[in-house]
Amino acid sequence: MTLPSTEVDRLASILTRARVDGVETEAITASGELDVDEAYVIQRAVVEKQLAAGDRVIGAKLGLTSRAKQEQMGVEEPIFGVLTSSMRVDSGSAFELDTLIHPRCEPEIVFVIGEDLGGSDVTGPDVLDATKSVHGGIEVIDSRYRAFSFTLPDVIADNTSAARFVVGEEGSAPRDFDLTVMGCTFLHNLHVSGTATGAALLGDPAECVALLVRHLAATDRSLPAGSVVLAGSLTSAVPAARGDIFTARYGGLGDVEVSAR
Ligand code: OOG
Ligand code: MG
Repeated sequence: MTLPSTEVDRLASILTRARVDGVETEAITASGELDVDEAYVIQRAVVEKQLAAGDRVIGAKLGLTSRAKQEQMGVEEPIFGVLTSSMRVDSGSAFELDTLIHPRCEPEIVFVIGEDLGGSDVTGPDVLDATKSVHGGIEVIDSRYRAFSFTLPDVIADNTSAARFVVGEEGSAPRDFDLTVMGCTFLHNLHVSGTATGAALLGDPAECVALLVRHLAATDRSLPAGSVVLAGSLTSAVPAARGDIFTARYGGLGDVEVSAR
């Protein structure tokens, strides 16, 4: 970590302004080098600014855990971000386009954690043990970068494009069915835009959450009981325009719907 704290704050302020104003900004790496560790430091500063403005951490997310997403974004590594209360949108309702830059929607498997979960040796079965319920979901991502284009450190610093998310009301106990063979069909205005099974997420969505927990452990963090975790999009993301309806249908977890207003 060589980035001075003034530089961390400057970059976090640029990303915060882009998010608040809804105006895209230039990728950080276009004007200077940034490594992954530095990028996570900037991400934490970005989240701190959000908390200082009254927001609250309610969970965490993974990104780029499916081949579909890695190929779409040209970044081949899983990434980790923070979810806050202001990002949550009710299932069946609409999110406002005005406050976003160039949002895209994507289907996600959601874990609601029932017991504090932390440690550098946590496994997929440990995750299932600590999970209260799994749900279908939809994430609305919105890169703060020009043309939705970034490198790995850029997207990490930008809190992994986190913007809005929806958690399906219908939950299920994590061991009621095999998440790796659970099917998902994602529809954009009732046309199928992608299909996948849970195994699209690095072979097993629970292993994705374990990866997140081990990542958090490296900076002495964990997932408190009640945390909401998005395991990563199962298919490529779809740009949202006014009036669009997105429906994610999950075998055994019902439908989740959100529209863009
Ligand atoms: C990065 C965030 C990726 C996912 O589920 O893969 C993500 C992006 O594509 O902007 O949330
Ligand atoms: Mg996502």
